[in-house]
Amino acid sequence: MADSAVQGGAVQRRPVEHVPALPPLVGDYETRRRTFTWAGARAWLQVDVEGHLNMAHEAVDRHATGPLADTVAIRFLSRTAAPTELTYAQLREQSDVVAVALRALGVEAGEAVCTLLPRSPELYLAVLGTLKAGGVYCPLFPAFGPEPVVERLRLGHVRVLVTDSLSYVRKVAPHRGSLPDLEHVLVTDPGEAGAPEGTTAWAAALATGAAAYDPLTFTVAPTRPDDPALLHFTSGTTGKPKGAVHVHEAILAHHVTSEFALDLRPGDVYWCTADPGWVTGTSYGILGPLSCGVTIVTDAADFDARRWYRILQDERVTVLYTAPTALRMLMRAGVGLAREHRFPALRHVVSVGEPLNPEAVVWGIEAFGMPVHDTWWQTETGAIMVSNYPGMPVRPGSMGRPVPGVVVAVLGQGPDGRAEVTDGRVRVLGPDEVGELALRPGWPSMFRAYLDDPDRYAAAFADGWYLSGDLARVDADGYVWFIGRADDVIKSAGHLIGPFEVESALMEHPAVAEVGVIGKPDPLAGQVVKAFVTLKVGHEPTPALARELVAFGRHRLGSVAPREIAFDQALPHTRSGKVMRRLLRARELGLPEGDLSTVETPS
Ligand code: 6R9
Repeated sequence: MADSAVQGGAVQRRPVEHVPALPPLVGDYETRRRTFTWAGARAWLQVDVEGHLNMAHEAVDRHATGPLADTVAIRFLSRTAAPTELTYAQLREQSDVVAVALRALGVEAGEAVCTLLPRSPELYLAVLGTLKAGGVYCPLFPAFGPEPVVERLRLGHVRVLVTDSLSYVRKVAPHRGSLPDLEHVLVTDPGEAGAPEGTTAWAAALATGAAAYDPLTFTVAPTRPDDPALLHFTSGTTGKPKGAVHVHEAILAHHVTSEFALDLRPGDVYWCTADPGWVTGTSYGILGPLSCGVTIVTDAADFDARRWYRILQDERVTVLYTAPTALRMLMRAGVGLAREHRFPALRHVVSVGEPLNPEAVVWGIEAFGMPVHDTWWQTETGAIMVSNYPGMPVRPGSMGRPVPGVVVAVLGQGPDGRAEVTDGRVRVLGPDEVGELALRPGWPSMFRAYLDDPDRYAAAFADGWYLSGDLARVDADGYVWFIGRADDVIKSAGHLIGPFEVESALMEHPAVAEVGVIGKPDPLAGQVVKAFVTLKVGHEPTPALARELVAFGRHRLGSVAPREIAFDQALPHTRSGKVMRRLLRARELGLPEGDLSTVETPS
């Protein structure tokens, strides 16, 4: 079998006495906090005699030869077609075939393979196949417009992209000339006319893979625990998107936190509503839950409150992982709609991505019969760091307590709002003091680099701490309370938006001289993007131009575009010439304008 296959130089799987799955954590929270160590947990991983470890093997293959082989790993729902399913054994074999197909395209160790796909079987197979081929999986948001897509393909030096015809034709094809690295585009829905010019049908690539696939000799790429496995682009306050790199042993953190914070175990029917382009879609939409041997339910349709309740009820979902925006949309549809349904199987409802209003926590009790549990983490942390774990008394408004193996601190702020570092040292604050939330490095899913940007990576650490960029306080019982962000990054419907990327796109409009964008509070999405625009001489600030700029942004940027435009011929600047978004935001919200010593009033 593949577990013991030897092929010239390729991985030799350790002949393990069969450990079908990573073992469950035991004991209550306090016991786990005291006894859990990452070093101890690493012993659970199936590292072979030569020190090789592969995330896809841990997530899928080790179940596929054990008692869970015929358990449904993923059940795909869609609005238009009947549900389809893949068992763990099928998922193993089909992702092997994808790996063979990708190798046939020359995919090499460490090379990024991108998807721009909705929640479809091809997406999951592309993720696992990439990892098995030794590549680095990199998701893109299907709702992105052409600019963010092309920018990320370029930054990732992406050679292989898996997408659908429409996304390709609209977002990638017109820019192919500026993507010299992009060699292979696999389209999942070639249609009757065949795959668009310059692309290959996914099915054809797979047929090549299947013809060359031999389950007896196939081997998973001989990756090491510290080899790159995942690349997630995230947004900073300045400059280009940051590519956070995660390594194969991150699966250990995905697994432990799926078990600990999401309460997943074999037999569960688990639904993660996260967009597949987001880090949550990878860590908790695919890898963590599979490593726990659950059945994942996934739905290709857009949000629809009635449909969501039907899925929770009819699929007998036991654990739901979602985001505050979705919960607010369910709340808006009224608790009566929830009460038309029954959720006897549901055990745990969990949220991530943005502040969870206390009302939503309490509303969970009315709608589902249980409070919503908040979790906090970031693209950079790769896995949940702070959580209202099951069984813990939830404090509505708090994100919970650090998961076992994670050490947090709150650090004193300097004048720029970030942690103050004096002679290389930070100030660790006491209970209930507000400052920057920091984590002690050492958890396996910590990002190991920002792609091609070592300076930015180094700047994320100080005095032995990872600096999160969030402001928080920790109460005397260790509960962490979110206060806000320490920077200008915008969170809309759970997704980060870099103001710089939005500003740069709007600057390309011929009427625009300068732009500053901020997050404006929104009852549903938490924040929406608002742009303050200075016009070039000769252009009038008319409602028609505002509408034109909204459409211009939408066309280029997709979901991250501004919803609102305000014209302002006197944007405040720092002395170094940057638009002061902090001040724009304070004015928008009617907040104190704070330290104005660095403001330059334009003449
Ligand atoms: C997983 C993910 C990270 C930022 C983070 C913070 C915000 C995440 C939150 C939360 C309040 C929570 N955030 N969870 N804010 N309460 N429970 O969200 O990753 O997209 O990188 O965003 O999201 O500001 O720093 P990412």
